Amino acid sequence: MTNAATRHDWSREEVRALFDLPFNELLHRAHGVHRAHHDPNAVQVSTLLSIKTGGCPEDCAYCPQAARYDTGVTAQKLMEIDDVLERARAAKAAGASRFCMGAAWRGPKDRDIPKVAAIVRAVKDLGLETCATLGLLGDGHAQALKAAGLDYYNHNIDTAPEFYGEIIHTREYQDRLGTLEQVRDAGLKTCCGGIVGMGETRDQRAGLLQALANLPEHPQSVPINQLVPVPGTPLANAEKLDPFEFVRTIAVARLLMPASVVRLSAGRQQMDDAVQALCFFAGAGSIFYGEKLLTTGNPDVAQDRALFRRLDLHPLEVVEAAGTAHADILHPAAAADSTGCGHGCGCSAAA
Ligand code: SAM
Ligand code: DTB
Ligand code: SF4
Repeated sequence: MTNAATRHDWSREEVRALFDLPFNELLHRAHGVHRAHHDPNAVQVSTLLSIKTGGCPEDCAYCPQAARYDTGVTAQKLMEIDDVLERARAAKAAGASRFCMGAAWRGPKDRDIPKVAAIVRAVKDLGLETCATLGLLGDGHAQALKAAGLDYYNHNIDTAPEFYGEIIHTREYQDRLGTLEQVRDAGLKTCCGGIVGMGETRDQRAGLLQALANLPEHPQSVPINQLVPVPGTPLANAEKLDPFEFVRTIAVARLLMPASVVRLSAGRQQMDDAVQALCFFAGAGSIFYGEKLLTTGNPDVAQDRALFRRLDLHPLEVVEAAGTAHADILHPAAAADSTGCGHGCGCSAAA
């Protein structure tokens, strides 16, 4: 049985040793853990929307939304609730089960919270899971968002502690850990991951995953982003990561946090289908779905639907009560098969 124990005491050497395994050995181990904890033919699909774009005071070296970099992103104020709902309905109709709302803030002001809470409540009422990423949270913010129906809060640690200072100077690693603690204490599910391909070493990629796995609780959702190099940002010309190194990162994340859903996140537009297939084999169980991430591109919906069909992947449903409409859209074969999705995986996509 490959059912790995849930540990929070990984040493750097142990994580590094996993990265250094022969590629096939690593993927074999990771896939074994993946199947022991997850349906290997299922994928959770989330759609992102930037509800407050650009003009951010922070200096994250990767980010097109930082006001100080000339990236062509136009700053916009917080979207109106009806405009968000229109986009959420469209995402649901296209087959997304979770709607993730991002704001280019250092963190929300107290006066922003009731507005975001109203948006969260309205999106939740559509039958979608909700996620928000608003930056550093202040007192009471996480509780208010939870009360409004927020399911997940995304806040990434982004990179290894020792590399962090080369990427961000306007907030400390410790600040991020503080927000993650508030999120956990409010009973929200945590979505926390990082970015690779920023010029870090393999040891630092190991350090990112070590830090994630050694959090007091493993994040329920672990987004692994490949840097999207945006002209105008300090990382515009970062050297592209070897795609197999990205696959290794997914595999090691899967081994360290067996029950978490690892998301193949930003960077898919720059990734070929075979690499994505390897990521799913290595343990990715979730993607961002829809033509846009926050400000940059993502594969179009038709392309992703085709990829799902070619790989026999079926989308996970939001909750029992929300019905199967989106599953039918993404995986029409499921609708025709009254005994399940037809892959023998035991899912209820066509129930
Ligand atoms: N402002 C909030 C914050 O920083 O927490 C929320 C939005 S921020 C854009 C969310 C995450 O997107 C960042 O933590 C980073 O991991 C990811 N991200 C931003 N720009 C990216 C890029 N160019 N490539 C890959 N990931 C990126
Ligand atoms: C995450 O880890 N990746 C997403 C989401 N959480 C918010 C954001 C990716 C942003 C990529 C750059 C952009 O589109 O602006
Ligand atoms: Fe601002 Fe978030 Fe971008 Fe950093 S990652 S510059 S905090 S929007």
